[in-house]
Amino acid sequence: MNSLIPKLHKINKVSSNSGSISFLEASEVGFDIKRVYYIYDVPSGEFRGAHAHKELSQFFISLSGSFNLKLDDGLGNVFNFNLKYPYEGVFVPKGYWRDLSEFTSGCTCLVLASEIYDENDYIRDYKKFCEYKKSL
Ligand code: T46
Repeated sequence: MNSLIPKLHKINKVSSNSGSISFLEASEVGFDIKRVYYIYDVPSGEFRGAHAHKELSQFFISLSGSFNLKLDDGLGNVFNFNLKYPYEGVFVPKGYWRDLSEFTSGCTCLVLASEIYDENDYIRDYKKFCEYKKSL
């Protein structure tokens, strides 16, 4: 599943009369999962993100509800996703600015992450992010 550009992936889903189950193995995510976090209770009209990661790779899933995920590589390429199904996920490689918006009521965004939390991995200034990407 790993790639250098963001990509939407289908997640395994098995449905029966008693409901559905989706499952994902680490080998399918494309990195070793070192951390899991989830975003929820986002008030209507609020945004999350507005930063980039230097080394962190992630996999985003909307477990319930929907939200928009905008990814920008700082070099003129932008990718937009509307995540709305628990059987879809977006792989986000390192080095992408992300803006999360349009959260619906009750939305839960699950994130699988390749590294533990490290504030030094964040770039929170868009201009500095573009300079960083051009310098690579
Ligand atoms: C991302 C987007 C989509 C921790 O202490 N440990 C953690 O693992 C995380 C994720 C956060 N925090 C603390 C750091 C801040 O004091 O939680 C607070 C809020 O974090 P942040 O402002 O980074 O929240 P978001 O929603 O803007 O960003 C988060 C992730 O940090 C980031 O990796 O890609 O979700």
